Amino acid sequence: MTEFQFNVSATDGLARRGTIRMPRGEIRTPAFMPVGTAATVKAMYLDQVRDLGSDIILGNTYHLMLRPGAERVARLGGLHEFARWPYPILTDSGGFQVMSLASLRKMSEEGVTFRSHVDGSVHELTPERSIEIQGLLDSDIQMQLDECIRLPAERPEVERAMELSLRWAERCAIAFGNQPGKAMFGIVQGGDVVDLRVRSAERLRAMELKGYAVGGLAVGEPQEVMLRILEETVPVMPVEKPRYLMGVGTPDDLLQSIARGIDMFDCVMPTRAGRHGLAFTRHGRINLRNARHAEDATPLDEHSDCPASRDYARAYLHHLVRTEETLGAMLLTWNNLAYYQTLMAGARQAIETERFGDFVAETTEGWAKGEE
Ligand code: PRF
Repeated sequence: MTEFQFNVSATDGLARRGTIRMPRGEIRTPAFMPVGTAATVKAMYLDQVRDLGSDIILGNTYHLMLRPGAERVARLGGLHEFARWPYPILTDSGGFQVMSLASLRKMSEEGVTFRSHVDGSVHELTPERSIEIQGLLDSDIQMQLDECIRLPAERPEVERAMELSLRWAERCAIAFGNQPGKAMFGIVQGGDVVDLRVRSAERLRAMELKGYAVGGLAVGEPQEVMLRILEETVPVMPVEKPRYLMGVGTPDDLLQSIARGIDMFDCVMPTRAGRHGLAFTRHGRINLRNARHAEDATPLDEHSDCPASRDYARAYLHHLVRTEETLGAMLLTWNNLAYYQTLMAGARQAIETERFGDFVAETTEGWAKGEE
């Protein structure tokens, strides 16, 4: 069996071009992982998601434990078989989604109890149960349970959540054990406090996990704060392990974070924005809900061969968005994931040819020509 392996084949400044090898496939980094929260990337066939260049998708412990239930997914052959995605899957551990979706949350040393946003039923998520659920789902890359707090926050609160996350990382590592071909990643917390970030990264590093995420960013702070924290945190993370920035972000966030040494990303932005009429293109963001597109016969992006651009006028997309037609969500999600994956492919190639800085400058210039 292929053991979990990460290899960096080229660098350009701090930007890295790498490959993760796992039994279910290879992940080319920098990688964008489309979010498939409920065992589906909303409004897309997984074949399309694959064809756009996705090597891995993300699933959510929180949603799947509530519906259809982790034990049920296991009886049905695991998440890959259930959703018909035979390639790598990374699952988030649930803590972050509990904080944003569940009600009546109670944090303790043991774990977090909460009321389901679906039916009000009470559940408990401990580090051990999170890893057990991710195992039942048969996830390839499993995340430690952590506590992510919103910013701004006071130092004592940031420190408490970071230290709790470290203790949970240790419990998750024990629960995960040694599983050849699979990986459990730790999550650096510490808010916007540099010395807490450094302590978190150092302590996780000593646990010798197979990969490391940066959590607790893009939670209300300005982009410049996020980038400064990355500049201080990434150098403390092991060079030989993949680095994953959780829940980020805009195309600009991705390029700026790659420039600071990040290898992996996930975000609902391209899929969620697509369902709300917002298109990401080479020319920047285009809001198709806007009346200026009502009689616009031009395509979204004249150089794209994605159906949203190739087969339709902006006027038609505008109509679909305004009438809330399902096809509008499908076409714009397709466009947005195509754009994100094309951006990642461009970044990988630019790093290989040591022109990543130029790539960022040219791409950013293109966005400025846009309208929104
Ligand atoms: N922790 C976990 N998942 C997350 C985050 C985190 O801090 C974030 C923060 N941007 C997104 N998803 N477990």
